[in-house]
Order: sequence, then C-alpha cells, then structure tokens
Amino acid sequence: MPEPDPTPPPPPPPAPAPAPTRRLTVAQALIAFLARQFTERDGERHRLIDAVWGIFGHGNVAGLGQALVEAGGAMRYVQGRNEQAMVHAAVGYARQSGRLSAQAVTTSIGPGATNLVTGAALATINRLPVLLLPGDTFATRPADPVLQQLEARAAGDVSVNDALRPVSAYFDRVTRPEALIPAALAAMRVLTDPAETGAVTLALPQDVQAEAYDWPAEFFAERTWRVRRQAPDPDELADAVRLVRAARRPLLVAGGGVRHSRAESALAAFADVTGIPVATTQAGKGALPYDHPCEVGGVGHTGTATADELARAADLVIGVGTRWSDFSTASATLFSDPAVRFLNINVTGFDAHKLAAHPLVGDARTALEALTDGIAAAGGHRVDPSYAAGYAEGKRRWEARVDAAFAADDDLAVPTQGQVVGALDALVTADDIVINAAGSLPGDLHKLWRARSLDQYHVEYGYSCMGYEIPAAIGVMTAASPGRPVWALVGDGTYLMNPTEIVTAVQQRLPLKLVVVQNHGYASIGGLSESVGAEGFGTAYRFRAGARAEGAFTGDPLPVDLAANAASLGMRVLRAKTVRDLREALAAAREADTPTCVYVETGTADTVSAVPPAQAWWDVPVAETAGRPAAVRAREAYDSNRANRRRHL
Ligand SMILES: Cc1ncc(C[n+]2csc(CCOP(=O)(O)OP(=O)(O)O)c2C)c(N)n1
Ligand SMILES: [Mg+2]
Repeated sequence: MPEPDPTPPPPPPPAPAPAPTRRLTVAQALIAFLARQFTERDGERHRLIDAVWGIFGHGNVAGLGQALVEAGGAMRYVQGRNEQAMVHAAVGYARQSGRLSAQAVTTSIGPGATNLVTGAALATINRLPVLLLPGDTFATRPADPVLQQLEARAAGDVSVNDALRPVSAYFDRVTRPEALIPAALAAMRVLTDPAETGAVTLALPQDVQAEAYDWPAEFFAERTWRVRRQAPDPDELADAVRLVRAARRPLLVAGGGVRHSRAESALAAFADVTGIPVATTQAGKGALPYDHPCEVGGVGHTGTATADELARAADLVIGVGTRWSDFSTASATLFSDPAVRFLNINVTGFDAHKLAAHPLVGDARTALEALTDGIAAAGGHRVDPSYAAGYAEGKRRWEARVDAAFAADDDLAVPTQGQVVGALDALVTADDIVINAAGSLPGDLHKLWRARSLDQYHVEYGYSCMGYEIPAAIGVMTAASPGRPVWALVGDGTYLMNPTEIVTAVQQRLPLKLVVVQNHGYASIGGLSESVGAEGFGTAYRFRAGARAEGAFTGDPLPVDLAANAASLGMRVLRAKTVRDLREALAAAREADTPTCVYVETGTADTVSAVPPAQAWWDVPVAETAGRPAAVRAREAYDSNRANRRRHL
C-alpha cells in the first residue's frame, strides 16, 4: 500500500465565467448584427447596411417588423410600394456608394418574396450588393399550407423563395435560430467581396424570425469587412506588359469595374502615358470625361463610329472591368482583325477569361497602376502619332454628329428625342446624375451623352429593366452628396410599368427630377420589330382598328394622361410642348427642391430624328421561313450579318 500523500490535491480552477449572451429573437438579432457591420477601403469606413426597405405582411410583420421598431434609430427603415422597386432603389444606392455600402429589403412571404426575383437578377448581373430578407413559410410546418404557400408536391422543403437561388450571389435559409450566425457572416462576406457580390438572400421562415435564442454577445461586436484591392499575379502582369508594348492598334474598353474600383485616375494616367484610346460600355461610360483626348465614346451596337472603327481594326483589345455583353461585341462581329487578341483586367477570373483573353485578374485600379508602372519599367510605350491623330479626328467628326442631333432649328417645334437629350446636356454640370435603363433612350444616351464625371451616367444595361429608373433615383439620391440633381429619364412604356416609387420620393421629400418621354408605345421595340420583319406588331399604345376593336393596334393614341398621373402621385408637373418649353421646364425642374416631372411628347415613332443609327450589328434572330415579304427580306439581311460572327479562340 503506498503511503497516503499528506498534501491535499489543489482545488479545481474556478469554472470560466459563462460567455456573455443576449436573449433576442432571430429578427432582433439580425437587425442588431446588421447595425454593427462596416466596410473599409483605402482607409475610408462606411456602414455596410445603411437602411432596410420593407413592405410588411405575414412573414415579416411580426418578425423583422417588430425587430425594426424595437431597434429604434439603430437601423433606418424606408417604406416602399413594390418589392421589385425596393430592390431597384437598393441597387441604385449600392452603385452610387461604389459598392461600399448597401441596403436591405424585407418582404412578406409568397408574392412579396417572389416580387424580388427581377430585382435580384438585376443586382447580380450588375454585380451590385443588395441584401434580400424575404419572409418564408413556417420551418416547423404546423399547418401546411399557410396563406400564400405554394406546395411543391414532390418536395416538402421547397418554397417559392427557392426561385431566388439562381438569381442570388448567395442564398441561405435560416431554419434554426443558431444557423443565423454562419448565414449572416456568409452574407456579409459575399456582399463585400468585389469578385462575388450581387443579390444576397437570407430567406427567413416566419416562425424562426420570432423565436428567441441566447446569442453570444460577440456576434454583436462591430465588424469591419475590408473591400479588397486584389493585386495582379506577377506572371500575368509580365504577359500583359509584353502584349501592350507589342500592340500597334490597341483599344481599351472600360466597363463598370472601373467605376466600382474608382480607377478613373489610374485609367487616365494609363491613357495619358500610352495614348491608347478608351471606349466604354454602358456601365463604363464616364470612366474618362468626354473631353479627355483619349476618350472615343461608347463601343458596340450603340457605340460611336470612332470607337467601332477602332474596334474593327484593333490588334489588341484591353477590357477593364467588363462582362463583354453582346451589345459591346456587336454579337461577336465587332473585333474583326484576324490577329486580334484580348487582355482582360477583371476582378473575377470568370470575366477575365472571356473572349479567350490573356487574363489579368485583379482590382481595376491596382492592375492599371501596375500595368502603367510595368510598361514604364520595360522602357515605356506610346501609340504611333498617326494612330492618335486618326482617332482624334474621328472624335471631332462624332462630336459634330452629336451637335447635329442636339440642334433645334425651330424652338417652337415638337422636340425630337435627340433634342430632349440635348436640352438636358446643355443644362447640366458635372454634379448632375442621369438615370435610365430601357427603351430607345439607352442607345441614344450611349451615343450622344457627354459624361462630365465618373458617376454622372447611370444607365443600367446589364438587365435593361424597364422600371428601374424612378426607384433607382431614390437610392442614388440617398447615397449622393446632398444637392446633386438626380434625373430619372423614362419612356411612356417604362413609366406605366413602374411609377409607384414616385410616392416614396414624395414621402421622403426627395427632389426627384423625372423626365417622361411620351411617344405612345414601345418605339425601340417597334423599330426592332420592323427590322426583323415583324412589322412593329403589338408595340404601339393605340386603339385597335376595326369596328369591334379586333384589328391591329393602328387606331388613335390612347387617351392616357401620364402627366396627370404623375401629378396625382404628388409630383409637380411641367408640360413641355415645344423645344423652348422643354428648356424652360428642365431648368425649372433642376432648381426645384420638391419632386418635379417634365412631361414631353416627342411625337410618334416616325418623327425624324438626327440621332445617328447603330454603327454595328446586334443579333436578334429572324424567322427562317415566312410568308410576308418584310420577314423574308429581314432574314436575308440577317444571314449576311451573322456570317460575320466570330468565335475568338
Ligand atoms: C421589364 C421589361 N420588360 C420588357 C422589356 C423589353 N423592352 C425593352 S424596351 C421596351 C419598350 C420601352 O418603351 P418606352 O419606355 O416607352 O421607351 P421607347 O422604346 O418608346 O423609347 C420593352 C418592352 C424590358 N426591357 N424590361
Ligand atoms: Mg415609348
């Protein structure tokens, strides 16, 4: 038997104090968490989630609705009228914030949630962060089906919110309270990652939203998400330097990534040193101011003659922050030099590899700076003076065409759409912001607009979604410095699709400036329809011909008064009948500090317009067999155009 040890065992160490917790519902915890998230880039710090937009119904009224009222001033709430429009507003906000700050949108279950789908797709296509918080059916499913629940018969765990998966950059469903912790962290990571961002959806079953849980207090600690500036790989950079120095006819195409990265100075420095001309996509317009000697305007189907000629002859095309949509490549027909090569600077490998390009994966600003430095270190490079003289002359010629499109010989005439754009162009300074997305205006603006500052030209052409403009203007006004005039330009078709957020602008006392261009229908699609042999079918807002109203839409214009409609929603409305009226109305609207609408009729689609036609093709397939002569002729033209398609390998 061993001797018993006389010294008693040491007392057990004191149990660690339990980690502090806070008892909150899932919805309360989410709002408390969101209020403490920040972003940081270049030493600038921003609140990540600026506000929560919402429309309440069952699925969020008792969860997030109760949490927002309890949060008080910690989280701003904005009341919307339509869920899709709330996402558009949040997208406008995110773009104007340089993707350093975002807004959230909460909805009820069912129709409220599925109304998000279009907005989510728009956000994800344009790589803009929005946080979507749709209510979802009960996780515990005590009484299936609840009101507005679609039962997928073959899958008990599917709800209509699953429709948001393919349009979201990240999707999660919080079916247990504690699952909020990883879901919320993943959501913030994706929102703030320049390569991944888009619509982030956290579907929140309505019972779970109201359930309480003891949250670790550190979940609510302030967290800062650094928005990274990815540096390029040295070998990819060395290849890029060699390619640029070897190019004789280079063209740079600037996309939205230049803007998101705030790479305008780096781009100007690169252009100044190399003399390489800079064309722009819709999202990139403004990357250089219009009067910079290297700026040659829009590229592609809605591009300038100057940029498109350069594109056809280019031996090296440098894409910066572009997704290379068909409008920019003229549906794979634009870059026609047999030896053309591509160099893509992009924050995602996905886009950097498009067109079989040499990728230079990285942040646009960091990569452009590295490329400029690399070229200098290798002995410098500048385009031939004759090349620079050639595009300078092209730029002058195009400016003359812009002047012609804007010119008005008769001040008392009904304005053309070109003159509407021209009247606004004559009025604005670098402070004004012009928003548009669909119809015939995006093409006219891409060809004609003189972008004076990086963020002046706000045309959403990734999804080109009718109805983006008015709500987006609200988001832009929220993010822009106060006093900047923000203009939403809409056609009559677009106005009719989504005017409801006018009420929100009125409620928020935002001096929205709305220009409604009335041409009695879908002029853009009418023109497209003519060109593809469909004879404008179904595109005019006119009465049906024939005694029993069964014929084609060729009768009188509909007696619809959109100006009166805007006034009824709370706007001050200025009707402009002539070019002179228009100038006066736009000037008055610019000064106004309340929501003001300028309503202008530009006549019917056959109004002669001096806006230059498309300088490059766009692929819209035409009927291969048809009885009507217009369609047969259109198909012949189509076949000859599509023979120029090219797969870059
Ligand atoms: C939500 C949505 N539906 C349909 C379209 C297809 N589309 C593009 S332009 C357009 C017509 C737009 O009409 P309007 O706003 O009056 O402009 P206009 O063509 O007359 O200039 C349509 C239907 C779209 N872009 N977005
Ligand atoms: Mg129209």
